[in-house]
Amino acid sequence: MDRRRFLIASSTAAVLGTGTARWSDATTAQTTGTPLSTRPEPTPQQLRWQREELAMFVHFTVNTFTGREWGDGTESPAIFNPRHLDARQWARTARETGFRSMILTTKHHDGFCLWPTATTRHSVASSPWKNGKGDVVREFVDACHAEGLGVGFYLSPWDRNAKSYGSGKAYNDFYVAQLTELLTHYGPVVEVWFDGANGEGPSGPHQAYDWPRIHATVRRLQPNAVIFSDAGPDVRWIGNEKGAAGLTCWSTVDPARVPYAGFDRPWVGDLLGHGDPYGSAWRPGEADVSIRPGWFWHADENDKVRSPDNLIELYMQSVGRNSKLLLSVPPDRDGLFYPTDVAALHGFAAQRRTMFAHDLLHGARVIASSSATGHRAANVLDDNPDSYWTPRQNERAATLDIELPAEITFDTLDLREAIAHGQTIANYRVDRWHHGTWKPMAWGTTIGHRKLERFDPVRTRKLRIALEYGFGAPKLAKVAAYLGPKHTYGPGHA
Ligand code: FUL
Repeated sequence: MDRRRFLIASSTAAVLGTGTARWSDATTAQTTGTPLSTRPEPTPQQLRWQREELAMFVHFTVNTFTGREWGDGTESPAIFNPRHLDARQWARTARETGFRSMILTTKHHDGFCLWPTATTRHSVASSPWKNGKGDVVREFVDACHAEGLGVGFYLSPWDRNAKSYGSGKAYNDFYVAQLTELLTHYGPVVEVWFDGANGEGPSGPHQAYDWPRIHATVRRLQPNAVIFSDAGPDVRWIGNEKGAAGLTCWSTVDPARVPYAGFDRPWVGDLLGHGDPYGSAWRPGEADVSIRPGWFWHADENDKVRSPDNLIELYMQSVGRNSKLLLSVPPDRDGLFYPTDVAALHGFAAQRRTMFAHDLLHGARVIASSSATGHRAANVLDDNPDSYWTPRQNERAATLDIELPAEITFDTLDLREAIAHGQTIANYRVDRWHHGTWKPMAWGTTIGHRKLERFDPVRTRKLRIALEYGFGAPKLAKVAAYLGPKHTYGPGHA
């Protein structure tokens, strides 16, 4: 059903494969690493986008009422009647559970518009909901503002209702007119989401989207919004719909390798999941996935909502691998988040709160192999993402020893690079001091905004972070260690 489904097989292999770095990553880098001066850095918008870590995806349209995942455009607007719609309930749930923005399907593939557009009658204006006087987009935007969340819009390019679909310029005019309405009437937008799905097949209409014009429209009307698609330009799809970034995940890509949204090739999933250390464009990955099997609400999936534990796993493999998690939580036919979904989200938030409540490295002493002036080793213990430690000029390999006043037991390590200055770390190792020697604990590749490592609980008084290779000087913003809620091991463990 979904053009992306077949990509999952190839990317899963990479995700579930070895948990360690491959030698080739480091050795190739040593011979061909891009010079530091030319490495890309994020724009302020991309940096803000990534630091949010969690965004919520709201899938809502006629599908909610038909039970389908992809409508065919023949649905009658008469079926759209979410009697108790309360966008404030969506936004409150999102804010209370740590999400920082929400993206609404203003139009999915069926072409039904959630706002009273002037471009077509196939919209809420023709529905019985509020006697055709309602505007879901307006209620969504007002709720986001009231709860302090960023506003994002998904506007499907594939439209199975529009008569002009497949005509070329006429459809592009229609699509740009819809985009213009959304980007002029509803205030500031933080993200515009373009998917590449198209199920028409070889005999269906073929519509060439005018991407340069579409992107220029967003830039002109909402210069602070990031643009998402398989091909960015600001934020890229992570290459699967499982919410999983590659274990190695660069925020840079070579733009020529995925030239447009919907560029459907077997290798694209892996490419997007891992990024490219030699890539010339800063284009971090967004991991989209649903809290349910489908993107839309279906009554028969009410008992298949992800558990808080499962959501934590998703968090680890997205946010914890230098990506952002975009989690779909679909409203039901009343226009409300379903109680099971709301409970799972609160459980997810509670687990994160417990897990990250106490940084066990608090009060440690940090000794670096060398430090550049003004970039003390102790900077890695504070919470300021802009203060970082970096070694003396031109040093790409370095070690940080972290000494604690007493033994700690921990099972989670949190590493962060100062990505405002780009991403350079290609290979790191973590050792712990055990019975008088250094014992290897973790060996990995990229860090980026955040790398979360989980393992069985270990005890130690000293940790060594060895940055073994970088594409430029490593800039480490944070090292933290936690003991997750599940582990209540007594003394003597490990
Ligand atoms: C895809 C669509 O085909 C799915 O229905 C869903 O909206 C997903 C997030 O994007 O391209």
